[in-house]
Amino acid sequence: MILWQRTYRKGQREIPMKRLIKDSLNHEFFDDVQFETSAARSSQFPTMTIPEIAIVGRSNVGKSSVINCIFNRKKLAYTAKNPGKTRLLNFFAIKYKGVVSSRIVDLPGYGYAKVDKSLKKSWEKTLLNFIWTRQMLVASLMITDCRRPLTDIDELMLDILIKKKIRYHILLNKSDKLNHSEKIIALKNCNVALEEKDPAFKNNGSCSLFSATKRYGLEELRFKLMAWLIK
Ligand SMILES: Nc1nc2c(ncn2[C@@H]2O[C@H](COP(=O)(O)OP(=O)(O)OP(=O)(O)O)[C@@H](O)[C@H]2O)c(=O)[nH]1
Ligand SMILES: [Mg+2]
Repeated sequence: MILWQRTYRKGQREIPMKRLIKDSLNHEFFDDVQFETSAARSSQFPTMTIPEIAIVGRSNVGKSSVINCIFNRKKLAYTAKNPGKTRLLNFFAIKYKGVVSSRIVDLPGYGYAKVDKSLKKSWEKTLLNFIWTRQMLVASLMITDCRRPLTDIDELMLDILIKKKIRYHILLNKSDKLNHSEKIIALKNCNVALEEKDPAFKNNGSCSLFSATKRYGLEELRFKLMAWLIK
């Protein structure tokens, strides 16, 4: 406890030790990441040996952008102006202290209408198969556009996560598009909706504002991910 209260003098400013530890941990954990593989069907999923976090959400809400933001990389996951960019499940391996210790999985966006019906069906089937069968899935990060959070299809996905008792965090992305009071309302509404929906929300779920382009909320998000992945 005493260590956490000490400060480190840098120039004229005193930086709390707690802050320093936080920063160094953060950077170390998210420094070493590599694209591992893509999968169009479940037979192509990598073996289930390490903890995984699934990134889910509607098309175009910014799932791939959030991944790039978390790892401070520009093109780790491919992003696009138009919906439907990520059509496969993309697995990213995180190395911690030199060892591949966990995975982040970028899932294809659901609810995108302008795509061939059979293709859409096949990728939504693979996506659901992933959520239902991965035994090492420790949590799910649901990305939403803060201007339209929790659409019907998000609610369906949430029902599955709740039923499977998978912990979740709802990220209200693109918050750079809202003013201060709109942000407060969006966050409050989301919390109220989740409390009503999920009796175990306080233990299993949470939500926060985010902006992948402005990097708002990044530190809080990284801590959430680390808490899920490091036992
Ligand atoms: N203003 C703003 N734009 C964002 C933000 N995050 C993502 N975008 C933009 O939203 C668009 C979609 O981003 P992607 O990361 O490709 O979205 P996705 O959810 O991976 O999309 P699919 O792969 O098609 O499901 C891109 O034009 C991004 O630049 C954000 O925080 N703020
Ligand atoms: Mg994508």
